[in-house]
Amino acid sequence: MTNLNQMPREEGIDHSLSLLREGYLYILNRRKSFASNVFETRLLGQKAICMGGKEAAEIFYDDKKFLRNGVAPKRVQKTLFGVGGVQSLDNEAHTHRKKMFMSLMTSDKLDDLKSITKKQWENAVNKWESTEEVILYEESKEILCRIACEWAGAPLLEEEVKERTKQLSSLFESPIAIGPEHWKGRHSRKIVEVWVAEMIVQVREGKMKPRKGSALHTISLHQDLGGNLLDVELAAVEVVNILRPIVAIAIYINFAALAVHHYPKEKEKLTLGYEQYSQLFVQEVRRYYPFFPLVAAKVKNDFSWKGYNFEKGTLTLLDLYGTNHDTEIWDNPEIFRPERFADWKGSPFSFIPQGAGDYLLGHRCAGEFVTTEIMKVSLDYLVNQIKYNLPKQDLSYSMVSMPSIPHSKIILTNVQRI
Ligand code: HEM
Ligand code: MYR
Repeated sequence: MTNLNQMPREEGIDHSLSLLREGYLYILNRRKSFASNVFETRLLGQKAICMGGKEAAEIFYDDKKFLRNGVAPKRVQKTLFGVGGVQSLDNEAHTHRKKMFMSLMTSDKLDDLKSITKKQWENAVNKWESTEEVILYEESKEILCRIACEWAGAPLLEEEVKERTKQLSSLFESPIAIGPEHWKGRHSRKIVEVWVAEMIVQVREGKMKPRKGSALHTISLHQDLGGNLLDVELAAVEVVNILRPIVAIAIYINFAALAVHHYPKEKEKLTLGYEQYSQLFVQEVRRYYPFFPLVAAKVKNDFSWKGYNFEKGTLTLLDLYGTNHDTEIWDNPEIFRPERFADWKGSPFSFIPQGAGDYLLGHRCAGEFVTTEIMKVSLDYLVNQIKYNLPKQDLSYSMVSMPSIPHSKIILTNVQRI
């Protein structure tokens, strides 16, 4: 493949520092300055291709063109993902494991999740009414840890809640962090995996009986393509792939609360109960605010796209944040406007806060419905079930820290039921 054009290229030995410095905007900034949805650079000491936009997402999620195994950096595997989990699988092994994950997402199971979510919000609000100050980020992580464990079938003692919340949060707060915060994440993963592995052993020995069809039950008894149970450690990684991201929904709940505060007209539409408005609102929260910045893969076999050569083995990054802010897809992407989703004839490759494409065939987030259902119930509590004051605080958020959380973590005072 020699006759192809040279892709727009960022010159220099390595640009990992620019990625850290520019954060969520790194790829979008260069897509703009190169006037190209694809460019070449060097990251983590190797050649890398960065892409964004709908067509790029279509290519990136073509499993004949890209692979995932061995791509995520060690620091991400040792904190966020775990080693050997569904994120790192390809081909039949991936489809088989993903089918197991998607079997947890039936409408009955999502209904159970909604009931659990309401119950946990009720308990929290009862407590908040007699509390002077609530730090929404911290409190919502705790609510979500309770929801995650109950839904997954994992027993959680009251005296464990705070520690387990901290450990699970540390897994998504630490992958990009430097120093002690990062090492805390690695340590938390070891502790969490031991806790979950012990439960899996008990389930297999019949000493613990989680609800049939719950994540703990299903994953403990799942058989791989060869008909064998997963190694206990691997099964623990996959149970954590349910528990951890449910706790991470706290970040979206915080951004939803921020949007309610910044856009009072949108809040009013939520209180007036316009049909489906909370669905539109949570979609816009997921589009607008920064959360999961990008996904990574490597080229499976040489191919060409738009006259450019993609060489086997090349690290390739797809810009999730930038695709959700792409002017070719979105009208005024920098305006927060839930109504854009009312008549949205979307493609699974253009609105991609949690990955693109197909759930079963590709790596698109298994928990997208879990995320939106929990967000809708939580939004209803924030808007229609309670009132509160927001004292003076720093509500700004970084476009560089990953994940980004409003700096004050959203302090609420004088919380009362409406
Ligand atoms: C994968 C984002 C919540 C389970 C992913 C991916 C992203 C993502 C970007 C990777 C897509 C790819 O590799 O192409 C998020 C965000 C969430 C969230 C921003 C908000 C909190 C959840 C929840 C669950 C979940 C609540 C489960 C209950 C998974 C699993 C995968 C995944 C199992 C791996 C899928 C695969 O590799 O096939 N998520 N997610 N996520 N997510 Fe989520
Ligand atoms: C989850 O727990 O799976 C959902 C939320 C995780 C958000 C973490 C955001 C920062 C990490 C970026 C890693 C990039 C990986 C290639």
